[in-house]
Amino acid sequence: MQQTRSQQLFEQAQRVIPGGVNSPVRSFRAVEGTPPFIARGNGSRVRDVDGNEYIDYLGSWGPLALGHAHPAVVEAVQRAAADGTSFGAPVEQEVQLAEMICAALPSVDSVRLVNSGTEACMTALRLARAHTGRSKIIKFAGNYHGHADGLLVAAGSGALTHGVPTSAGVPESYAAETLIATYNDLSSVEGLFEAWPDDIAAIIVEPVAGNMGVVPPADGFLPGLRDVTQRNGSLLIFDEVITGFRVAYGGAQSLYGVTPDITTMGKIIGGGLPVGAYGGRSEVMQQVAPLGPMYQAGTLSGNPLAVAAGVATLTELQRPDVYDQLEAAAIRLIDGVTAAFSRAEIPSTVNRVASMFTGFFNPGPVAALAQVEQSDTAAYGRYMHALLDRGVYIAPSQFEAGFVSIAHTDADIDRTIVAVSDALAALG
Ligand code: KE4
Repeated sequence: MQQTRSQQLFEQAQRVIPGGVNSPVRSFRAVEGTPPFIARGNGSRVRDVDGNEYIDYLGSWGPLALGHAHPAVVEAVQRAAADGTSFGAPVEQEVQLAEMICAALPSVDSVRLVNSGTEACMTALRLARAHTGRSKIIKFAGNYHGHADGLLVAAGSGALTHGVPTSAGVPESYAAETLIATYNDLSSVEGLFEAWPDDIAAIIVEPVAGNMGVVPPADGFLPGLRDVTQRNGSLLIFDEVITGFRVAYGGAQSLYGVTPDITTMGKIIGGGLPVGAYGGRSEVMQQVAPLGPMYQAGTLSGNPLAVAAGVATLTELQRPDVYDQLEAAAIRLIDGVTAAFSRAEIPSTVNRVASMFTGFFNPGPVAALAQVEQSDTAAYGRYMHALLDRGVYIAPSQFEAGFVSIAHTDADIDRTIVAVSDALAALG
């Protein structure tokens, strides 16, 4: 059978790029098959190099709350590019983007722009250690904060001792500084503070988990983290790389009313271009060079094209009712998908917070990693391909979040629900 263009490109790519992709989850290894190479996106749609069109619920893993190629974003990037792509010197729109972020997040007095969520989270840990003079960090199993060495860590054999690397190349000594707790289980956090009373610089948490699939914080979980860190002189870091400007304009911290000491951001604040950020209250941010002794730098941090896209995106997200529109679209979708699974008598659980969601092949409830891990990932893979064959693009992994944008119309969503019903029927 004639190879598709995506298949040809994937073979070509694998000759010069490890695994043929520049980020592993794009490889489709979790769901098998060839990843479609995308030629263009427009609104709620993407089109691959073979001309197949898909309604897109991946949304580039979260940045595209406005959908693909929003005119305001494209125009801002084109205008910035016409004046040059990088200066290694301050530009006006860096200030504008920083002011918009500080205005949106009362917990952030000042913010440093970087180039990715990884860089933001990596630096936030360094900042917490600089501020507290302590070395241990608590993270949660199932939370992902990018690929910095100290964050590619899983629970070690003795859960109250240090972590172990989850990646080759991470020295045990780096992993030893990371302690692993259980998401939505405050007692696991208290236990670590009892074991390491004066050593913990910070807790870093996804305030709404997105990287084990969407798992909302249990009632009291986030306030409990705020309380235990305050009682122990540690900092609370909210990793809002996904949730920032996604679940609300003020992020998860505004939705749940919990104020972190440091917030990390990415994705939406760059409108699809490479922007990350970390920020917090002045007392903490005073540590950051050139003000203070904690060093962090970046040639392309605050890049004029990236900040132009970010400013245009946040400007559009300030329009009235945008978040109501996003949530209404997600509710319409999830109601329809849930009904389709019910008609097909296939056990499923859908977790949703605002316009981020995950459908689990799992009878549920799915409120903790141990429950997430019971999901039928093979069924998810078959489902994902059946939807792809029917013009609907969802994450190529059960353990990721899906997203709608303001570009997803009722017609898109109703068409998606039909595709879901057909896919479930085909899977039998
Ligand atoms: P980046 O370095 O990929 O910009 O951000 C790392 C990161 C940090 N924190 C959270 C909560 C994140 O979700 C991420 C990155 N998200 C993944 C998908 N869930 C990116 C996709 C990929 O790795 O290709």
